[in-house]
Amino acid sequence: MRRSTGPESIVPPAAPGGGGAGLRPVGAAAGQECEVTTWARLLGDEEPAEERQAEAGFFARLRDSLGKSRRALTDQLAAAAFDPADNEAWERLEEALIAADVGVPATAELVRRLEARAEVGDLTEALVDEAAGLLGEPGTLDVRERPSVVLVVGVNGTGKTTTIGKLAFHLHDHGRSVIVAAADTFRAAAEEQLEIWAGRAEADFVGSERGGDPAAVAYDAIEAASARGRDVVVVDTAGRLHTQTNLMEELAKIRRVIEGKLAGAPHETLLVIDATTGQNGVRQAQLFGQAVQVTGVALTKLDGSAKGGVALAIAHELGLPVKLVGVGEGVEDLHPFAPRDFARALISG
Ligand SMILES: Nc1nc2c(ncn2[C@@H]2O[C@H](COP(=O)(O)OP(=O)(O)OP(=O)(O)O)[C@@H](O)[C@H]2O)c(=O)[nH]1
Ligand SMILES: [Mg+2]
Repeated sequence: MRRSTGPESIVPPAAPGGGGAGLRPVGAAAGQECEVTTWARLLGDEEPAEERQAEAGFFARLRDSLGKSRRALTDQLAAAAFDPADNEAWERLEEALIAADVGVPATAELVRRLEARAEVGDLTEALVDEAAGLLGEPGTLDVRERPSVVLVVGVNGTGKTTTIGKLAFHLHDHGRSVIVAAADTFRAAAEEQLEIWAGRAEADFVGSERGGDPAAVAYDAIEAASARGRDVVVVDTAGRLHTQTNLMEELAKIRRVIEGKLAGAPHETLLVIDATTGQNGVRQAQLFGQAVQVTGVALTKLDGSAKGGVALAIAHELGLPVKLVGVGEGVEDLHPFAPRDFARALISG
C-alpha cells in the first residue's frame, strides 16, 4: 500500500539550530536538557537522529497544553517565597498540589520527599525533580511479538477510538502493519469512526454486524493478523453498555477470548483516561484494573485540562505507567509520555 502522508507532515519542524543530544526545546530554561522521548524509543526501535531532533519540538506543545494545569498549581505558590521553616508554606504547597488534582497520597509523598532533602533550594526545581521521580522512567509499548495485541479500554468519550487511530498511524509510520478491530459493537457510529481512522493509518479494519459479539471481533482480527502476517492488532472497545457491570463483564470476556486465541496476548492493555476528569480518572482506573489487567495509561485531552496533575496520582497511587499523552484531536497530538518533560511542563513551564 502506498503511504498518503509522509513522516515529515506529522512531526513538528525541528527547533532552529538544534541537533543531537544537546537539543534544547523551545522555551526550556538555559541548562535544562530536553528528555526526548520518541516513538522509536517507545516501540523499542533504533532511534534515528532526525526523529530525536524533530520530536524535541513536542515539548513546546506539551508546555502549552499544560498551561491551565500549571496555573492551577503555581498560582497559589507564586504569591510568597517558599520558606521550609514555615509550616504555612508547606500547607500552601499541599493545598496547591491537591487543587491541581495530584491527589492526597501523591501529594503526601511529594512533600515527604521534599522534606527529606537537606535543603529544598529552589522550590520549582526541587518539585520538578521529585515529580519526575514519582512519574518513573519513560514507558515502552510491548509490540515485539508478531502479531501483538493491544487492547484499549476506558469510559465512554475518553478518547479511545481517536487514540487508536493516532496510535495505528504512528505504528504504521514506524514500519508496523496494523489491524484495528471494532469490538465496540454497542454504539451506532463507532465502527464508522474507527474505519475512517483505519483509512488514515492505512490499517486493515475488522468489524462485525451491529450488535454482534465484541469478543468475536477481537478473535477474528487476531485470526486475520496471523493469516495475513500483520504485526499489531489494536482492539477498540465500548465505553458504555446498559450497565457498568455489563461493561466490565464484557471487557473481561474480550480479554479471556484474546488470551485463549493467542498465547501471551493481549501484550498491552491500555486504559484511556480523559485528563479533564481529574480524580474521577483515578477511580475509573481502579474499576477497570479489577476487570482487565491494565498495563498502561493513555492520558488524553491534556490540552483542555486544568487537571494534568492527575498523572502523578495515576503513577503513584495506582502504580500504573502513563505511556501516551494526547494533546489534541490531530494525528500528531498523541505522543509517548516523557516523565521529566511532563513534570517540567506541569510545574515550571
Ligand atoms: N481536545 C482533545 N480532544 C480529544 C483528545 N482525544 C480525543 N478527543 C476528542 O474526544 C471526543 C471523544 O473521542 P472518542 O475517541 O470518540 O472517544 P471514545 O472513548 O472512543 O468514546 P466512546 O466510543 O463513546 O466510548 C472526540 O471528539 C475526540 O476528537 C485530545 O487529546 N484532546
Ligand atoms: Mg469509541
